[in-house]
Amino acid sequence: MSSAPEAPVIPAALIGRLRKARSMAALTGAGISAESGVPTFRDAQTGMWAKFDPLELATPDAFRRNAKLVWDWYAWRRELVAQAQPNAGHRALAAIEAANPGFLVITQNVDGLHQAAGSANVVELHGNIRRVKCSRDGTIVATWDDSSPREAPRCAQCGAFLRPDVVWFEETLPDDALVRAEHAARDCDVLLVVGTAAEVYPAAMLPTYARHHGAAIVEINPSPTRLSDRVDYTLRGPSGVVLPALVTAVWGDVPAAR
Ligand code: BV8
Repeated sequence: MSSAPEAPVIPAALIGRLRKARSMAALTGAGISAESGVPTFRDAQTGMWAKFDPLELATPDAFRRNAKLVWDWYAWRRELVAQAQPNAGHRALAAIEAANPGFLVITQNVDGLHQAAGSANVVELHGNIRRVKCSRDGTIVATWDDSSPREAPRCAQCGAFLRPDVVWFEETLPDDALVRAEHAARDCDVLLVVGTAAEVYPAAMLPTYARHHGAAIVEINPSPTRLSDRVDYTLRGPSGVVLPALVTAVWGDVPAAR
């Protein structure tokens, strides 16, 4: 009978470093939402989508070639996300913000689960799948007619196809999001790197940038990543187990986020 994964011991030096930190931030990836049932990018492809490479679907070219296919893939993922609840990992980061108001979550995730857990300071580097916009001028639309079996919905104003408000590969990130993330990475004393394989740029360069500016990097991931040999602390385990243990060890039982 598999018992719940044990939380790793939190090193005393890390506890000390977090307690005296002036400014902290977290960079999160798909792994933090895995325990909420949102498939990570590397195992996002199940069922009818198994034969598609996400790196091929999440591109402007794929949308130009077959807008309906890309729309349906995002509609499927949007449904998964709509069913998902934030987990103890998301809630732990919201609790850190409650105890340290300047704490910033920089996420690559498009699922909005950090905000659902109560985190107010969230930078969405890659957009949010819950928002839909006109592919011609980027206007966010509140409603859309998804009934056509043959084509993706169109913008009521200009007739262009609608698309998810996410950043596709070969598309630049929102300026304000990238600037806020870079400033937080430059200024933080500690950066928690949670549930990311750190393979997608420019997000993947933030830990190196932060370390270059003197921050301690803490990797929280059940498996090694390409970043693992360039971090100061490694906490091996699922973030839904490790982050609550970290919060309790450093700040005791902090009040849950509002
Ligand atoms: C751009 C939104 C200018 C859409 C996403 C430099 C070098 C090489 C390549 C490039 C470079 N600069 C730019 C590039 C190209 C490209 C890139 O990085 N390619 C990679 C693949 C090599 N970058 C771009 O295109 C960016 N734009 O640079 O514009 C430009 C313009 C023209 C031409 C070139 C450049 C845009 C990147 C953003 C793409 N959009 N998402 C959507 O979601 O559909 S990226 C998407 O994939 C996610 O947002 C996320 O960023 C990434 C997935 O990575 P992870 O989150 O790390 O997830 P993954 O599944 O990989 O890993 C999960 C991890 O969790 C694992 O480590 C696992 O062990 C761990 N885990 C599992 N369970 C748990 C857990 N951890 C904790 N707890 C658990 N329970």
